[in-house]
Amino acid sequence: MSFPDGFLWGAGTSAYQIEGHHGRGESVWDEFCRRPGAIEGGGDGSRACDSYLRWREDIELIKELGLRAYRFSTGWSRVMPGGDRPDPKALDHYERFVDALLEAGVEPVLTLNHWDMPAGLTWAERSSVNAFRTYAEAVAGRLADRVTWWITQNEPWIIALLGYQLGLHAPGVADLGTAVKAGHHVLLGHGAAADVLHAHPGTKAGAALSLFPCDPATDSEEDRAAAIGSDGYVNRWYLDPLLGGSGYPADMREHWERALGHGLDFVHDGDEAAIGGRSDFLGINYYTRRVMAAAPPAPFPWKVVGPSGDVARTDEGWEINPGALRDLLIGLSRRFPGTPLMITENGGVFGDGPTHDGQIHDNRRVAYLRDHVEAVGAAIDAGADVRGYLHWSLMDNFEWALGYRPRFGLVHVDYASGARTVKDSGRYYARLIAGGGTAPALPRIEAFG
Ligand code: IFM
Repeated sequence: MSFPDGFLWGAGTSAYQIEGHHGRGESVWDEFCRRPGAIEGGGDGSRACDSYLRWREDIELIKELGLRAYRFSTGWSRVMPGGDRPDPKALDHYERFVDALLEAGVEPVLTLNHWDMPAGLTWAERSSVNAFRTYAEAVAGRLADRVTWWITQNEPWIIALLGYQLGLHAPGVADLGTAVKAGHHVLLGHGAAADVLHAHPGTKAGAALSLFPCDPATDSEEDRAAAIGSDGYVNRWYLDPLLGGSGYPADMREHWERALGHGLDFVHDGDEAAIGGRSDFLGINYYTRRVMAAAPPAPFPWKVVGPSGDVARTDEGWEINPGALRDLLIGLSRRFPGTPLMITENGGVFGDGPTHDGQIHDNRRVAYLRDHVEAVGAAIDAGADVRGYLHWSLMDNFEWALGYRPRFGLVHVDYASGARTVKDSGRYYARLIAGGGTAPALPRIEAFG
């Protein structure tokens, strides 16, 4: 496997998931967490990993792991506490943080929207796009002279699906039409922020999409059509306007018009042109795939039926399938030649905690990491232009509606004390990075073989 020179080996986090409150403004997530039953275990982001105060310790961890890149988000609700005017103290904080990363030789990868939108704003309203532009101007004005890689929006589909279609994430809206509209505004936000960034020479702007390869459950024509439909809903609806050059895919546009019973009047003339043609790279958040079968028509003529049976899974039940990542990367680089790819998230829930020796022997995450890095290497060998791999996550953190139960970290966090302990996977990743993508073989774990 040949990872290119300068390959960005790293890990990621986001502000709401790790920072704690410490004087930021109210965010839509603070409000949502107060809804009875909204968060498993009843937690919220008021303390999280306390990283707003413990950021120097986090930088030491990043150094200990030998990371070459670190993905983090500036808290939108911290930078713009009331939604409209920047707080210079917040920008000072992020400036110190970025300078410390650079001093440590670590490339910052900065996400603008990782979901902690200031209370009072909503993607359901078109005015959110201007609010996002103003926020992007404030952050870029301070940091674009030293941050090259910018992620405008994290996971537009998940924002629309969980926040506005199913009501499982902030702001807790459950309405299909609002979800499609909100998703459009998120994409317009990408376009607006990318334009802001491009006024600063040398910056690279891209959105991070949660991409799920969609496979048919059987070879029947119906199931194959279901997989194509699901791919349109989850992946193409975002990929095409961002990178495809001709706006939203026609089949899905027809689907939405049928499902909603009206045209997409919130897509104004010129909108698609304001979304496309502005991405310097594509961020890919890959976790698992979807296996699809045909289902009765409304509102979706498809359903997720798998993978079923005895496949390797994380503790959250998500299928572990590194081969699907390899194929996804190869497919994307063929479909969008000239657009560099970056894995902006990849990881799994493995709940291992400290054992008798105080250490965390998370062998399954070690195997997961090795196999997914191998898959990225295989994609590069097959010609995919992949510039970085950012594992999710640097440390255990607040996993949104699932609270603090799922642990994604290379570093364990004891939430009561805030103490951080590097897991075996963190140590393994350090060796893998030092070895340029290879590390001494580990006993192969059967399930991942
Ligand atoms: O923790 C999240 C992250 O904030 C967005 N992508 C998926 C991760 C794991 O669920």
